[in-house]
Amino acid sequence: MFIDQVKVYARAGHGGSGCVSFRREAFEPMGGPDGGDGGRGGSVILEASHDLNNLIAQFFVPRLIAKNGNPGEGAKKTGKSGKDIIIKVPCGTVVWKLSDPTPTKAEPEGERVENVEGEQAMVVDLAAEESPPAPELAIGEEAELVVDLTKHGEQFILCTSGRGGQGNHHFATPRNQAPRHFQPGEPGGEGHYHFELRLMADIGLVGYPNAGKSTLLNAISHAKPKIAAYPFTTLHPQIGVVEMDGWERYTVCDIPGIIEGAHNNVGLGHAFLRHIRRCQTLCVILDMAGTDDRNPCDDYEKILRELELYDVAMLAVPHLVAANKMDEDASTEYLDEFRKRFPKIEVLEIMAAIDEGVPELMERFREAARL
Ligand SMILES: Nc1nc2c(ncn2[C@@H]2O[C@H](COP(=O)(O)OP(=O)(O)OP(=O)(O)O)[C@@H](O)[C@H]2O)c(=O)[nH]1
Ligand SMILES: [Mg+2]
Repeated sequence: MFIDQVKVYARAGHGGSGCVSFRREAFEPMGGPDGGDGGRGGSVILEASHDLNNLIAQFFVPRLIAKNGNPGEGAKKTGKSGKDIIIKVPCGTVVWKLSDPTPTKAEPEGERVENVEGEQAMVVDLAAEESPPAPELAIGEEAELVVDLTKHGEQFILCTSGRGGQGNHHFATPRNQAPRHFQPGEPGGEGHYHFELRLMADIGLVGYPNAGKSTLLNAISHAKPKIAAYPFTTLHPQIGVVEMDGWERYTVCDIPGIIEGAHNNVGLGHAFLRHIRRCQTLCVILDMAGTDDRNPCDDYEKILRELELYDVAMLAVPHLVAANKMDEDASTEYLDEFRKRFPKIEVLEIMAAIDEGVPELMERFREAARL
């Protein structure tokens, strides 16, 4: 299963409450206040990792909840802090914040946590509380951009933990030497978020189904995408790493085929274009033999149109054209027509199935990836 967008609820731990306690020992009847501070809650931290390639972990566990800090205890003991939780997400994850849910209340002010005369402090596990209902916002709707995690190891604190409250010994004054006052812990940050994965690759392959995108990725990298003579063989994006001489590497992304009307959800729709929007260069793969009874020149125009309808900025990404299936009879004629109609477009002739013209295309990709 390939998951590239998911809605999650995240909440950092609340700070533990300060403690109200008084020192009571033999021969020390008026020992004074000794209530310790509450521990801080755990934060929810995101970390980008290049070992992951989709958001399946968050799909199965959409509630990211860190533990609360423990309340303070007598003898000025600080409560135990909640542990931070580090959530690994693939490089290329964009996080959006959805509308604010009603904040969960921190522990109410009062005499809830007390440790008078050696009694054990009461520990309340707020993590067990239910989260507020998710806002009625569909994924992809307008939301505030929170962070874009692109580099391996990059961390971001999604929800900041609540600070622990102060115990009663902080509130002793010459006039009130036995304060029963304490500070409640601060609430941890929380929110509903939309995680969207935009894969990171140098070169993006785009084209009609059956044009030979997966055949090309298979020929140039160790990726093993499924190849077949029917449309929509590829159902989810795949990245291949191309290793050139001299240890130079670049990455190429193969996505499902795009057809006319993809912006209206025809075929598999155009949502997969999100995975090639970060590419430095796009390569439009055309079936130059017109094997599916379409004119490759029209295919090219329609692909550009779909890119534009997805995001006008996609037209600003430099692209070149790979004329595939040049081993077929009809291809030369179509290629001549293409060159006449689009004289300024860079076209490379390839036969992906038998590796002809592929090394030249790889070299061209290398130049583009270096930019
Ligand atoms: N004659 C010829 N056939 C090719 C060539 N390259 C690919 N094909 C064939 O074209 C068909 C489609 O190839 P794929 O690589 O699966 O095409 P795709 O663009 O990935 O298709 P989708 O995943 O459906 O979008 C397969 O039957 C390939 O064998 C080529 O250079 N010449
Ligand atoms: Mg394919």
